[in-house]
Amino acid sequence: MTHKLPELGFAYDALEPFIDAMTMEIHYTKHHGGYVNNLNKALEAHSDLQNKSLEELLKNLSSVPQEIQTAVRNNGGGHWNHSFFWALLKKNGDDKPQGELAKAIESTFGSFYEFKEQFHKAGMTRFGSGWAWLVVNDQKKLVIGSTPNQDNPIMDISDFKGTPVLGVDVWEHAYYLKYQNRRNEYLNNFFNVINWQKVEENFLNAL
Ligand code: MN3
Repeated sequence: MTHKLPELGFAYDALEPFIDAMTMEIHYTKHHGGYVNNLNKALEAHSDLQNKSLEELLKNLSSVPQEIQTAVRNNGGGHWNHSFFWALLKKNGDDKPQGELAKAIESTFGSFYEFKEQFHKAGMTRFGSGWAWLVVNDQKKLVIGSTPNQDNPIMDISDFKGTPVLGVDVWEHAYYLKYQNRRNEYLNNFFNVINWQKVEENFLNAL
């Protein structure tokens, strides 16, 4: 099977002014598109891996042949992470989580405010390129962490593991055109475009 760029689900300018249209267009078509193309290229000579889903490949990354393992890690990871990320975003994001997710966040972190501080800090302290995550771990607990580059918590080789519920791209390509070096401001504004209903759906599926 050939991996494909998923539908974005909203217009490039839908998240203005928090995420600008040009960043969205380049991020989706060039960056995400590039990961998809390079993943397909890496798998070209490995027909046995072509019928595996992206999740299967990443969950068993350590058994992917050495000569394409880094390419699958970076480009397969990039494809998974961005597909996950776009689905978390929406125009006029929800204020805050509701329902079961809201309860779990409050009981784990004390309050939504405290959760937000810790998540923000995970994004700020990830040196260089990477992602900050909220995951459900194998004890069914919510945990915040981060991964370098295009690694993610579903990879067997990751130091930080779990089922992602929320994630944010902190690569400079995600914010540099509008925010330059101000990752802090980008992370604050990310909270204006979160589809918390989708996040709750991820949470319930992870349990
Ligand atoms: Mn990105």
